[in-house]
Amino acid sequence: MKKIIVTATMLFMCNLIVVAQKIEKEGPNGFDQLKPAIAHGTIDTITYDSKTVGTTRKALVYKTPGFSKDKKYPVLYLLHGIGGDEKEWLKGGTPQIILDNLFAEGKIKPMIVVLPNGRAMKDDRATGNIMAPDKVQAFATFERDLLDDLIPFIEKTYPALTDRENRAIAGLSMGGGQSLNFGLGNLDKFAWVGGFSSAPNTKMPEVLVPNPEETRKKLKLLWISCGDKDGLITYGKRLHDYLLEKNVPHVYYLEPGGHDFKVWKNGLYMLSQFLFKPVDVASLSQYTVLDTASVEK
Ligand code: FER
Repeated sequence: MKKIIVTATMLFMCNLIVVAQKIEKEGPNGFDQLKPAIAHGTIDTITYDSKTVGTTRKALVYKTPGFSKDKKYPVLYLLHGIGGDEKEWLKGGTPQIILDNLFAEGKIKPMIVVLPNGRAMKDDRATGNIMAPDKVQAFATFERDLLDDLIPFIEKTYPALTDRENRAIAGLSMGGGQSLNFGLGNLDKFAWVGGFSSAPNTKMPEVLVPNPEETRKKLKLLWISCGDKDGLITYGKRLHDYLLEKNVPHVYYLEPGGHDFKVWKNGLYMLSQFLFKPVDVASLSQYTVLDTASVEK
């Protein structure tokens, strides 16, 4: 009898290890290194008319390796932080390299990634006092610019799939707050929402998710991640606690780190592998542990 119990326990443990190994929690060495031998996506700079701001505005558009006008692609809108602009991700996070590498390994769906300027005002550069009230307000104004101006432009210019299940929004810090605010606030437009180290612009959980049942039904994935030493952790944690209480499936992933691109690159690495694929909701809670052993190299 004792033998059977020991054997059963060992089998159970082995099974746990196998399940745990399926979940990759950090990009492997080289995930963000340029690999010349693989196919690369291309990046366009686009200019669109913004009725919201009353100017023309710039954004960058990454097109998957093998991009063809004859196919249709889902779109990820990837937003920057308070000190950045449409180029911040490219300069600090090399998303094109991360995504090319993942694509070469067959780990992500082909997609278009739009890098907008989320400071929707006439002078949208990250100069002077970036914390000035009018500049911070411009990050909220971007909701209208995104929905009314940029998304329609992208969808008439690029071969984009235009239903909510093929549209994702994610971002870092101020862009994380924007993604949660705009994504959860417009479930008719977005089915995939991600906030990395979301900033104080993140609305209160009751405002973001007033109807948990509707959010549960409509969202494909809600991703919340943060460095465990980031002072802004309270904004993601506050939402995570509320979602747990209301039983809304989501990923709440803490990793060792501060408020920096190491954490945000890893956020993109992980989130992008979920996008536009069937989601196993039961697996999501396994990320909600700070499992230092599995993330330290
Ligand atoms: C703040 C602290 C941080 C704030 C914004 C941030 C508007 C944003 C940081 C970032 O985007 O990196 O008090 O207020």
